[in-house]
Amino acid sequence: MTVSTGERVQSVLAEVIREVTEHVTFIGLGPEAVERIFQCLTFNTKGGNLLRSRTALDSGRILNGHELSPAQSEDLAVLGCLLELLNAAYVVWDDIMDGSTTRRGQPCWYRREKVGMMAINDACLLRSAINVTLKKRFRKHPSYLELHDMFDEACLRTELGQHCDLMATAKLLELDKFSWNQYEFITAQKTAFYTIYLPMAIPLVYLGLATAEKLDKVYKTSMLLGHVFQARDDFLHVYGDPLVTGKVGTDIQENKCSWLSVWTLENCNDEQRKVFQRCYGSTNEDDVLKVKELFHDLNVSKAFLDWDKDMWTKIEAAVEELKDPALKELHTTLLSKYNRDPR
Ligand code: DMA
Ligand code: MG
Ligand code: MG
Ligand code: MG
Repeated sequence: MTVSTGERVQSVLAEVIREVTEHVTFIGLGPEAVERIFQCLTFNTKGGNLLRSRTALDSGRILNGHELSPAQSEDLAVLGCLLELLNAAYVVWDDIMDGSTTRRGQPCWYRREKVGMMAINDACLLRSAINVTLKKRFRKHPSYLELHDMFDEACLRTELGQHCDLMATAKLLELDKFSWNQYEFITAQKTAFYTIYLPMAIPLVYLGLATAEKLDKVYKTSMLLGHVFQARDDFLHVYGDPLVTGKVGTDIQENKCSWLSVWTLENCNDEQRKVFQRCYGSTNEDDVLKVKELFHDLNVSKAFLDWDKDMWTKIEAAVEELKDPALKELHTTLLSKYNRDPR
């Protein structure tokens, strides 16, 4: 019987979670407290598409040039699971900060009974679980330090992206300062680095195949793809079906520097700008509706879909230009995991 990458990652994830609970039990945590950590780690890593971990494992297989040994395959699945833990931690924090209500079709972790603001510490634990596992599983591995640094760097990058994203929410970044440069910085840091770059860079480092040149190539294409990935997320917050995305958008209410807001500010007339300035970043339902009307009048969705198509062509061209056959296959496989049509 063949096991799919998703199933493999899922079973390794269960093992990683078990090891983390074992570790905190060893430190002296009582059974109820351990059970609570188990619930937190399990709930927050399930229900997603496991995109990051599946990519890490698939990338390892491609880069190795031949079948991975059972130990390598296990290690790469574990490293992929650490990406899921990283994502889970930042998503728990993100939902609190964005005032979101649902995630993956269920109430956000912080909105669940007997969780509330304890979720802040839960997210800290999700992140610490990465280091516990790295230490336990990779301490003697030649790339241990480098892997550790990569996860560390990813935390900083994500926090910087979130910082700039939240500067807009706090209205410390005025609407007239929203720009494509600003937006690109946010998407590169808060999304592209850990979502696209790490799942390809980690196997390169783990397998001892990383060179500055290869990492740089992977970084460049990752930034392009990560940018589109986040822009699609912004688009779907307004135009997506919550039954499909599993979340209800709050970008308008939260004054986000999103693809839609930057494009609108660049393409509206003076009258429309006044409406946008008055209504964007408001929780009042009528104001939110006015912003959506403005998006409709300007046909933002068509502009987005055209842009997305162009970007996709650009990414495919960048991949086509890669000389290294393994790197090319790595990217082609990654692209195949995405839909050409964002809707
Ligand atoms: C999320 O950006 C970024 C991180 C680091 C979780 P977002 O708020 O647009 O994500 P979502 O739409 O999933 O809440
Ligand atoms: Mg959010
Ligand atoms: Mg956010
Ligand atoms: Mg979003």
